[in-house]
Amino acid sequence: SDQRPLLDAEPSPLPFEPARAALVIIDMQRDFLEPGGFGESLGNDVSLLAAAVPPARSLLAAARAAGLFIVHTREGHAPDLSDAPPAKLERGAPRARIGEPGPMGRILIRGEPGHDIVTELAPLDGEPVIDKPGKGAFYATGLAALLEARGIETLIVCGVTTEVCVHTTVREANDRGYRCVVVADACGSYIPAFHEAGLAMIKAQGGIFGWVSHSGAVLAALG
Ligand code: C5J
Repeated sequence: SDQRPLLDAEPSPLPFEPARAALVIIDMQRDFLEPGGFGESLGNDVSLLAAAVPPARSLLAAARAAGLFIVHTREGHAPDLSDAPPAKLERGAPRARIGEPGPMGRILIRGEPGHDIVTELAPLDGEPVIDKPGKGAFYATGLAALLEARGIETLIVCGVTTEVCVHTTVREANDRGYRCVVVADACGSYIPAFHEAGLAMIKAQGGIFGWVSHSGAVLAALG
């Protein structure tokens, strides 16, 4: 019989093997999350994203204790913008464009203070940090090779924003054959209706491209 622990999730519980699971924390960067950052300067209520930090922190602690493979991602670009397509650069109000000066340094540029992961979720030495130029964590990164090298089959995904970088990453991962479990309370969006719809889309139609769970359930399954 199947001895793997069951993770409580929707639309169905999911057997999972911690040795073949990874925690993927998407883009928990200061510019998106912190008061005084770029996200807030655009008029967003950053408390909607900050609410995801404590659950993500408890997932991170449990994953570390259980010896899970842990991957952090950051969205951003090289200072010379050579990895930013014109179609991405030309969007947004001129003062809100990638590479322009923001309250925490140049917007979405690697090495700037706003690009850093928030202190509460700071990666430990040895935990890979994937710098990605796109919304999805697989596009133009080494993530697939990292996961393959470890025989990872299941991704426990959290971070921001639910409907953009979390969704894109989960869609990419699903097509690559990974089981993806999105941890609802450890994700967030500036637009609550999009957060809810984003989660609903994943688990609809029998789990059309993944599962949705809760940090408490993941902690219970990690024991
Ligand atoms: C992320 C964004 N990380 N919403 N970026 O979701 O632009």
